[in-house]
Amino acid sequence: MLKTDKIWMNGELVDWDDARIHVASHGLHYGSGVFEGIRCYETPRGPAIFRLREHLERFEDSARILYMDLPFGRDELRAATHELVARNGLASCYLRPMAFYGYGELSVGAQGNPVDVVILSFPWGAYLGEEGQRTGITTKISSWERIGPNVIPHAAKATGVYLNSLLATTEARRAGYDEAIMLNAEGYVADGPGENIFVVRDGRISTPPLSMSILPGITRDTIIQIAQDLGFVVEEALLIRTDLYVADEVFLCGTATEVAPVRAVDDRELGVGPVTRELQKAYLAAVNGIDERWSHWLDVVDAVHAPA
Ligand code: PPE
Repeated sequence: MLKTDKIWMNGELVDWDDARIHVASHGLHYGSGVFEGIRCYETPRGPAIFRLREHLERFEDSARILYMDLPFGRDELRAATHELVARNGLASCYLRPMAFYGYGELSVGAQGNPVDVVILSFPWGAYLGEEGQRTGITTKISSWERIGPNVIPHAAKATGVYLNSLLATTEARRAGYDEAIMLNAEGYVADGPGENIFVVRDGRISTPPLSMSILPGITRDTIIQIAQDLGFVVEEALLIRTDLYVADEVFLCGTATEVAPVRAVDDRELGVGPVTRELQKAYLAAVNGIDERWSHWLDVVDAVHAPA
């Protein structure tokens, strides 16, 4: 990863190399953390953080699900995020707030462990590559099931959840595919390891419902709103793997990934279709502040200071 000047840690800006934790920290041993992935884009009005409020709301929801009391409120975290972006002097970046049970007792219950909160900001290109965004990615249905709602609540963006994603991603990449697609225990399409999924057939757009125990993606919500605004019918639907094989178009989306066309699923070629292209273009216009209709989603950072 590309190192930047400062990291926000428990209320202070510390040098990147000094942002350390103890090896006995609870979060390291048990994956007991919650996090967010947010992007700041260079817009005509300056650096703007996309849907920051919604990301911070989800951060609070995630903590609540894990019985975690965040020591900083939403307004403080918003101010901290702005301060960090300005201080690191980045016009565009990826932001990674994380809260985790810290150093204290070492037992699963996390009783009395402090909650540490950090925010990282660093430049991060398209998660599945620029090439992937242009020409589409290849995918493989994972042999790993997506965790169910009574296994680990995936509505929480919790660090431990990502072991399930790591297994799926690694399996897919080792087999030569760009990304995995995950089904739940009943065989319904859930999501990608770090993305939500959409399917297009006969001009209709479908996506799995949140009751599939998927992350309530902010990009997913953005795409639904943009697509409806463009006149598309969008429905939440239970999808099975063959719905992907016979789809006209499939795409993955998320903050890191943005919109990535899926050009093949389990070696069935789909190519990259016009609906995906249109939505990808509209999404990038919204986040980059080019389409003014969505400017209420941009939280403009007031001042960008060069690092001292
Ligand atoms: N599902 C999963 C499992 C997921 O991790 C993400 C985001 C999404 C859906 C899309 O959510 P949203 O960003 O709100 O649209 N994944 C983040 C981290 C990826 C990573 O590998 O790290 C992200 O995109 O920032």
